[in-house]
Amino acid sequence: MLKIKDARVVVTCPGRNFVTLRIETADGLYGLGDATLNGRELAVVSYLADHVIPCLIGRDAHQIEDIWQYLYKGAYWRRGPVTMSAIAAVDMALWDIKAKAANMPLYQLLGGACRTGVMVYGHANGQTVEETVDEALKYQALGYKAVRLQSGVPGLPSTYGVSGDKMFYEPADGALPTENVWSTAKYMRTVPKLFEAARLALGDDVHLLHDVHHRLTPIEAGHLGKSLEPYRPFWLEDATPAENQEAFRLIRQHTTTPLAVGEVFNTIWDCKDLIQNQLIDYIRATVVHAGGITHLRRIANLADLYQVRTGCHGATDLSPVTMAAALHFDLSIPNFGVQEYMRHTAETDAVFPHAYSFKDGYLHPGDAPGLGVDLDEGLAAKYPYSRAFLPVNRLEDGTMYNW
Ligand code: GCO
Ligand code: MG
Repeated sequence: MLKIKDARVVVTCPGRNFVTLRIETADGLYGLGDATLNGRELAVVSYLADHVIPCLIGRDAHQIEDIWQYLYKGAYWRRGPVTMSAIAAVDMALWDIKAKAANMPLYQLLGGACRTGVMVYGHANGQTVEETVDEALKYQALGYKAVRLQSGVPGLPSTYGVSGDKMFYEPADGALPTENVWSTAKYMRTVPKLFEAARLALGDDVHLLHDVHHRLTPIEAGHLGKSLEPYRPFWLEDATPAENQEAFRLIRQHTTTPLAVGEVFNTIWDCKDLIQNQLIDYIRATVVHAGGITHLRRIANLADLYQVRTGCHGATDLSPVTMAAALHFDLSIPNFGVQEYMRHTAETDAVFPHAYSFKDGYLHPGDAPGLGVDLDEGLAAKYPYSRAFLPVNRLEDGTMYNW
């Protein structure tokens, strides 16, 4: 038995907020779990500190599945981003402990490596099509095999995915939510031009991706997907708000562009119908927001039956602890597709020293025991929490819209 002696939550803001759970066992092992929920961080801190940690003390850290079921079923109020991020943090920390106890990198415990590295995609963005293509060329020169393209929309002052700082995009940018303005008509004119220019400049070998960020109706998404087909996109992400899984049937009827969705999903129940009806090609649920490695494996296993591959969310609001966990997971499953990789700043990397590394378009989790990521608590304490909201979005006439 590996008795859980103590657990605590560490909140730090090395440029952006991160919530980390640290679980300690009686024999001195410890594990880390990420519990960051962008813009709603303190809700998860309270969930963990007030409702989860008291139930963990004295339990056997080896019983990962039982503890998962205890926290999920035991709450009575199942699912939701706050609950599932808290459970994910516990799950990650317990896998970290188990792999340290086994003196193995986690991917070995998960069944061993199915590939030599994890293909990642980077984010190229710019105010104009030209600027975005220039950025994409830089990613290609860094060795990336896959690049996401997001460009400013003429006539709109700002939009999702386009930032001043090219390498370190961070959407949570205000102590109160910033207001963006949206026009589907203006947006729809820009994306095909962007893909045409990018395919021409980057050649045939690079995978090109795009994130719609939940902004279209199903028929608009079908139209966009169809208009991008000549440029062979790797995927079209979050084409419509995904609460209505049925919407994807309509998109599918109009385009063969592969569809990806799932960064806001928390459980297998959010994507069960999408997967079983083969309405998507990539499931983007990730370790931190979908109940940890234990639950994400269940989702990936279901997806594998239907030839749906994974494409885990990997924005900067997912801490290096999640990135490490995702890489061990990605390396070990048969139906891996691609991993999103937005680089963290040097300040964040210093707070979370880690064993994973990038080479020629692939990330590898490294071979340190456990997740291979640590938390420098002394340094973390120098960056106190600072409230930051994600933006909101309105149509040009002021109607509240999806961000
Ligand atoms: C992505 C996402 C992010 C989210 C962010 C919200 O595909 O990377 O859409 O950019 O907007 O994670 O916190
Ligand atoms: Mg996205």
